[in-house]
Amino acid sequence: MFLWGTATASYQIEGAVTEDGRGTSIWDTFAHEPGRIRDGHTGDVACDHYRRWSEDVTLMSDLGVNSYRFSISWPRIQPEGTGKVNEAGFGFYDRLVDELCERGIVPAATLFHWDLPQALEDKGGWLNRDTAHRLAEYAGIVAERLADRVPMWITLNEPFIHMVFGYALGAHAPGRTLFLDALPTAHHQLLGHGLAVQALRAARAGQVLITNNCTPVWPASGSAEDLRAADAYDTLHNRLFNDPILTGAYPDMSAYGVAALDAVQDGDLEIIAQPLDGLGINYYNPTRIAAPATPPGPGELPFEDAGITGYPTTAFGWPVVPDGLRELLTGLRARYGDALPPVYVTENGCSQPDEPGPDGVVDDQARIAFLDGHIGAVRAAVAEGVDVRGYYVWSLLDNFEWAEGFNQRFGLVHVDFATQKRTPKASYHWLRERIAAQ
Ligand code: GBH
Repeated sequence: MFLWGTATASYQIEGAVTEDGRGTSIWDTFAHEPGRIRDGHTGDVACDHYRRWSEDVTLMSDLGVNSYRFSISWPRIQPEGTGKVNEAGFGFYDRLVDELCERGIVPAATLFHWDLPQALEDKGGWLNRDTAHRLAEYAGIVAERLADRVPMWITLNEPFIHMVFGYALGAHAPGRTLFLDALPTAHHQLLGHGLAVQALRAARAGQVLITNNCTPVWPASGSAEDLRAADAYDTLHNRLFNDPILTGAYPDMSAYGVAALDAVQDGDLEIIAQPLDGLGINYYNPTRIAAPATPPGPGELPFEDAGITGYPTTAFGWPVVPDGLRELLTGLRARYGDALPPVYVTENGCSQPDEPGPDGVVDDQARIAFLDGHIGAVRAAVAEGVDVRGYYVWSLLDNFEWAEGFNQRFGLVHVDFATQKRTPKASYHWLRERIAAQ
């Protein structure tokens, strides 16, 4: 059964940040620091999904999707990130999962979509190797309670983006600006993934995946310099996170002046490379890369983003390149061969400046074109021999778009944040027909 789904993440939709004993996450802290989020927005209320979840499940059921990818808020389960379990917070996911099962929607639970318990950040967050063990402890707790009803588990969401935006550039929580010194957070997240896989297997958790954000890398020209820069970028963005999982070895990082990742200890790669039941891929756009104008000095990046022109763009300014998804999927197959497990596109979507017209209709034709093109790209990849088993639209609802606050709308369903009124957009109705026509 091909999985058609929508995807969300806890901090982006739930709100209710102090309800039922939830602890503080790094996103609560970060969003409340002045100047961090556009217009000072926070996820304190977001889509109020913590209270409106049943209405939201009805929206999915009416849409006709057969799967839902959501994330579990770690500080709801363990307010301090370790030890004591908060049963009241767990109850929310328990009810959600029951309702999904009743409606024939396969729950796909992500354990970590960036909302680390603040108590763990206070001990170094992902710079601290111990956080990997804490993720496994939490994974075991959740799986023990939900594995009987949740057949699909995703350990981490986009460890690359969490490393770069969270620890290298500071645009996301926890707001650190460590540049290349953020690299240990890649290894610690991947180790956490591997240890969480062990915990999930011990709890008989069914299918286990990781979700990586991947991008096809286009060299800005055929020059040797640009080709080398593009290869360096591909290594950092894609291979640093896919290679250890699928091949058991880190790629050559010498373009970054890194001989070997210091954080790696004996035995870690065996833990990281345990077999998976699938690879989750989030795709938004390709990246065009050039060599820097002057050769990089120590600690400087060996590439520059050259930008992509000649394509439509989303409200975010991201280029719309549906064929990039086909290129990415066939490229993964070519690179990893039979080591590539079945692939699930766990996120794909676009932001548009959607507002209801006078008739109340949100006529988001650009999103329809976006989804149509990308679903076509998945079909093309399947025709070229890639085993793709699912496609999840980001996102069900307009929601808290991280550093952009509520200023970027990715939903199939419009949310009026003043009233919490949900209005299915034209793309929602289009997708329902599209899925029904399968
Ligand atoms: C995902 O991250 C997240 O998992 C999700 O929570 C989030 O809401 C969603 O996407 C939408 O942002 O500068 O033109 O090359 C996506 C990570 C990072 C993908 C920035 C696109 C750059 C576009 N994104 N990236 S561009």
